[in-house]
Formats: sequence, C-alpha cells, structure tokens
Amino acid sequence: SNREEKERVADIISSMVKEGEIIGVGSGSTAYLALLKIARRMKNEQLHIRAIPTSQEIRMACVRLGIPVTSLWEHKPDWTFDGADEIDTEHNMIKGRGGAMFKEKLLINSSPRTYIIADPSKIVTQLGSRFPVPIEIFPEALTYVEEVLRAYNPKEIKLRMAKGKDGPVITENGNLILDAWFDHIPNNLEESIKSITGVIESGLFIHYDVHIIS
Ligand code: DER
Repeated sequence: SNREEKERVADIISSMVKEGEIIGVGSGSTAYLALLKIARRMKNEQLHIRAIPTSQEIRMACVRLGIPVTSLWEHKPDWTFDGADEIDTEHNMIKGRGGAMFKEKLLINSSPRTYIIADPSKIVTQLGSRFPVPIEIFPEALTYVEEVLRAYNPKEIKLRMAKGKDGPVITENGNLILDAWFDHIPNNLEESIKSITGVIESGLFIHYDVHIIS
C-alpha cells in the first residue's frame, strides 16, 4: 500500500542518520514520517542531530518531537531529505504541492547530498502529467508574471486559493502561488520562469543531482 511504501522509504532515511549531523528536512507527509522515525532513534539511541527545517510546519514538528533546529545562518547541512510530487525518469521533479518549494530548493542547493523519498506513485514518464508547476510570486507582480508566463504556453494558470481563509494562499514569505499546468516541460522552463521579474522561485527541479529513494 501507499502507506507501507512511505514507511519503507522513511525507514531508509532514518537509518542513514549519524551522530552529530546537521540535516535539512523537507516538508510534506513523507518527510514527516521520516522525521518521526529519526526522533524515535534519537530517543532510543541517545543520538544527537540538528535539523534545518524547510517550513514552519516541519519546524513545529521538530520542536514537538524534541529535535533541535538550526538554520542556514549557522550551518551548512551535511545532507538533506525531502519528498516530491512528480519524479521523471531523468530525476527531474515537480515539488511544491505543500507550498514550501522556495526553502526546499534553497536547502537542496545548500546541501552536498539530497535524498528524495517518494512512494512509486510519484514516478511519472512525463513531467507535468499529474501536477501543475507551482510558482511563488511577489504579490504585486501577479498581472505581469501571468502575462509573461503565457508565452510558455501553459494549459492553465490558476492563483492558488486558500481553504482555511478567504482569498489566496499567502506563503510563509508573504507571497502568492500560481499553479501552471503544462502539456510539455522543456529543459529550460525552470530558468525561463525564474527569469520573469516578480517570480521568487518555482517547484520545477530540472537536472538536479538528487538521489531518489523509492
Ligand atoms: O511540497 C513539496 O515539495 C513536498 O515535498 C510534497 O509535495 C511532497 O509531499 P508528500 O510527501 O506529502 O507527498
């Protein structure tokens, strides 16, 4: 089952943790499961690590689980683990369903090694076939970014609306998220999107050197 698959990959991550490490912790349910298992090992084995979280949600989980947190101000991570929404055969990824893709991409770029834990349902042959590309944008740039983005022929662009409040999702950085669906994702789409003034970051990870555990 999906749950069993998540448990399996979370166990692998937990087993990799070594004494004294600084570990970048991704957001999402699979990363959370790995965090639970790491916390259990810390308790049972008097293991000491520090986590660099990629969202308030996972930071609160670390605090609740008694895992000391630190930040990129103080440390480079020894390695990072994170989930993903889609992974294609060349290890290109779409991330950001959870809205934390800016900090996740920052942690991944700041880490010597990154392990992506994903149940098989995340593996796709065609990137973009199941999930839109999330794009975090400076709020006032909304009209301009949408206008320029159309040049890349998205099937649809939608402002991500909140569920727990009226109006759009506001990210931890105070920004908006556009979800853009594409039939085809060319290799240069990540940098093309990033080059639009007002775009903070996207959830496209093209040709990243990540290790997939699935
Ligand atoms: O937002 C992200 O990129 C997360 O990694 C997320 O999409 C994966 O979430 P899941 O582990 O709950 O599927």
